[in-house]
Parts: sequence; C-alpha cells; structure tokens
Amino acid sequence: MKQWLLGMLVLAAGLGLAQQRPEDIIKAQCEKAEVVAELWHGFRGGAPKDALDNLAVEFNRTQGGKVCVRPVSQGNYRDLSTKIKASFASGKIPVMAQAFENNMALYLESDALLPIPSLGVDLKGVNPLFANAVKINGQIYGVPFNKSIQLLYVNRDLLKKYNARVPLSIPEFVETAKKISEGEKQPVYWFVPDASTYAYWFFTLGGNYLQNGKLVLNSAKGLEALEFLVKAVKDGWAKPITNGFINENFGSGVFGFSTDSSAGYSFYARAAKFDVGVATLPGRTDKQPGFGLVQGTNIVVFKGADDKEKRVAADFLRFIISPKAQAVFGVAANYVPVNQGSGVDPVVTRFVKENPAFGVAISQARFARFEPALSQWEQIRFDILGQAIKEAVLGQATPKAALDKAQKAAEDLLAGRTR
Ligand code: FGO
Repeated sequence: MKQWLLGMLVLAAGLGLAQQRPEDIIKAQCEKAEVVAELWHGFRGGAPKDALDNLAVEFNRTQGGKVCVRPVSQGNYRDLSTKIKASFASGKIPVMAQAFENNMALYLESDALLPIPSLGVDLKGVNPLFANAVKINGQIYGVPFNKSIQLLYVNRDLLKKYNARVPLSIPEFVETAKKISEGEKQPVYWFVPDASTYAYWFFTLGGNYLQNGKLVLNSAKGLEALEFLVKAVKDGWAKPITNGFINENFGSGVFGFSTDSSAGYSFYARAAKFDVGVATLPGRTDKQPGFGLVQGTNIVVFKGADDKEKRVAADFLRFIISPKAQAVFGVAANYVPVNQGSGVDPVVTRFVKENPAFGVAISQARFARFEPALSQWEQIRFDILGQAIKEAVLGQATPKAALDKAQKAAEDLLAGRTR
C-alpha cells in the first residue's frame, strides 16, 4: 500500500490505536456517548466494511465523545432490506440504513423516510447521476454514499500470454475471449447468471426496462442479451458461476475476464494469484465504452429518529459526502466518489494517479445505467428476472420461454395478484 494512503488510514484509525480493529474503537466510542445512532448496512466484511467503520471512527472522534454513529452489519444487502421491513413491524427501527433506490420506494410506501432537506442537508456538489437517483416524486430521500459501477476485469498475465490487448468493443471481446478459451481449453469469461451481469449486456445492446412507463422484461433487446449469454456458454468461451462471488471461485479454472462491480476490486486483488487489471466495459463499437450498471447504496434516515438522533445523522451525512471522505472511502473500496469536488481535490487527483483502478471507475461512471426504482424491483431482480436468466443459462428453459414467464410473473406482482 502507498505510504501516503497508509498514513491516512492509520490517522483515521487513531494514532496509537492502530492495533485495534475499527469495530472495537467504535464500541468504546459509543459506550460513553449520550446519543448512539445506528447505521444498518449490508457489508459483511473486507474493504467496504473496514472503510465504512473507519469513516465512523473518524466522525465519532470529531464529536467530543457526546454522540456516535454505530454501523451494524445485517448480512448482505438483501438481508438488510428484509430486516428493515421486519423492523417496521417490531418498531426497533435504526436511525440510518443503506438503501438501493428501489428500497427507498418500498420504505416510502410505509411512509418511513425523512426527506433529506428536512435535516438541513443538501446534495450540493454531488454528481447529478447519483443525486437524481435519490429523488422520488421530486423529493430527496437518501444521500448517495457507496455507489459502484461495473467494470471489465481482466487477467493481465493471460492477456500477455496470448499477446492480446484489452478488448474495446463487444466483437473484439468475443474474438479475444474465444481465442484464449480455445488455447486454454476452457471458458475464460466468467459471469454470474444474475440480473447484475445481464444488465451490462442488456443496456449496452440498447435495452430499456421501462417502455412508456411499463416494465418490459421480455423485449427484443432483452431476448437478444439473454440469447447472447446462452450462446456464449454453448460456444465454450463463457462460464456461469452459480455459487458465490466470482472472486470466491478463483482456483476453479482459468479466469480471463468478468464484468463485475468496481467494489469487487479489493476482493479480486486479494484472492487472485494473477495480475488483476480493470478497464472500461466493451462497447457496442470501439468508439465508446459499454454501459455499466450502477449498484451500491444510499443512506436513508428513518422518521422514527428523535431530534438528537436527527442531528447526529445530519452531521454524519454531511461528513460522508464531503470530497475528502468520498476520496478516502472510494479508494479504499473502489466505489465512485459521489462528490464532484472529489474530482478536483488534490487528495483525489493524487489517488487516481496512484490507484489506476479508482480512475477507471470514475471514467466508466460517465457510461452508467440504473435499474428501475420500483418498490417491487428487488423481488423482481432476484426472484423473477434473475431466476429466468439462471434457468436460460443453465439450459432449463429457452431464453424466450424464461423471459415470457418472467414478464407474466412481474405483471402479476405489480398488479397485486401475487406477492
Ligand atoms: C451487488 C446487488 C442489489 C440490488 C443490486 C437491489 C439488493 C447485486 C450485487 C446482487 O456495492 P456493490 O457494488 O458490491 C458489493 C460490495 C460490498 O459487499 O462488494 C462486492 N463483493 C463483496 C464480496 C465479495 O467477495 N466480492 C464482491 O465483489 C459486493 O457485490 O453491490 C453489488 C451483487 C449481489 O449482492 O449478489 O448489489 N444489488 N441491486 N441488492 N438487495 N437490492 O436492488
């Protein structure tokens, strides 16, 4: 790790306390505090969790011991939304939580969220790409925090072996992946057959989930994207990964490429025995990168918070979207800094130079797409669309049958005929 960054992290963790885990420091900070504001999140570990804990440590240190923010992991993102829904029933609602845009729409159906401006927090300086996404019916209900973008991951050692360059367009990507797969006698493009991976292909081929305000999962473009993935597997250059993250499957064969969240970078780098590179996504042509899916979450504040808790939340939100906090957090976990000031902050320009992967994420973020912010979208993306993608890729249904079934199931859900 760069000396300079290491210095910052040690500072952030508190001099002399560098041996202590941030989690333990937070525990001590909150033990004596009069106000403890819980922040429920969906990080299970690794760089994202450490980076969030470090932000909380740093924030708490500026509060004179009176108040503190305590991040509490609830499992993964889906566990998190499940627990938040349960908390509405039990009444044990946290002050803050991470939320996808569709989660915000869902929580609003229970009238559970505070408008962010009511806290005296504004999104000045926040990248409009992310700021627009947290607006529902013209009101801001979340603060963009850990927003990722999909990138092309490459095994640079393998590229070197085949004297190949990073592919710029989809045709070049297919050609390169095919050539290397033939040489290695196994598929080298690894992908999780889920809504996230599919989104890159779908959006880059020109797909759109909403047509005249209606959700369409079985469009011509949708079919094209799914048929493409199914054929890629049949043609022997793409390998579906159905158990866990791609980085958890290194060792099960020769990894060449993936199209995955920028936030995966630290996990890839730690797990790989090869030189991990990242690049912008292959585009429809080599003139422009493909479209990456924006993932990661925003921080919402719940209505149940009392005045003291609201004040802590407001101060914390201002802190975490500051250019410097976003730079430190972004570099540590490879999220796109949500603050545009981060782009000119010398801290960041230097980070970009020293951490090329961070620079790639910032470039790719100019070519970004979101999934629909429908309150039922989480269920649709996992249980309906994700299920259809998996069935087609594993040969259990044709792409057409899978998507038609998904369309029907989504319509039934949206119309309230199923739940
Ligand atoms: C993850 C999920 C959603 C929604 C997208 C939604 C719910 C996707 C995708 C399903 O913050 P991101 O970019 O990346 C995550 C980060 C922190 O955990 O690190 C990534 N990670 C973690 C461990 C590891 O070994 N490797 C690794 O890459 C992790 O993906 O979010 C991307 C992956 C998924 O969780 O399977 O966002 N997603 N939209 N989840 N609940 N709802 O609407």
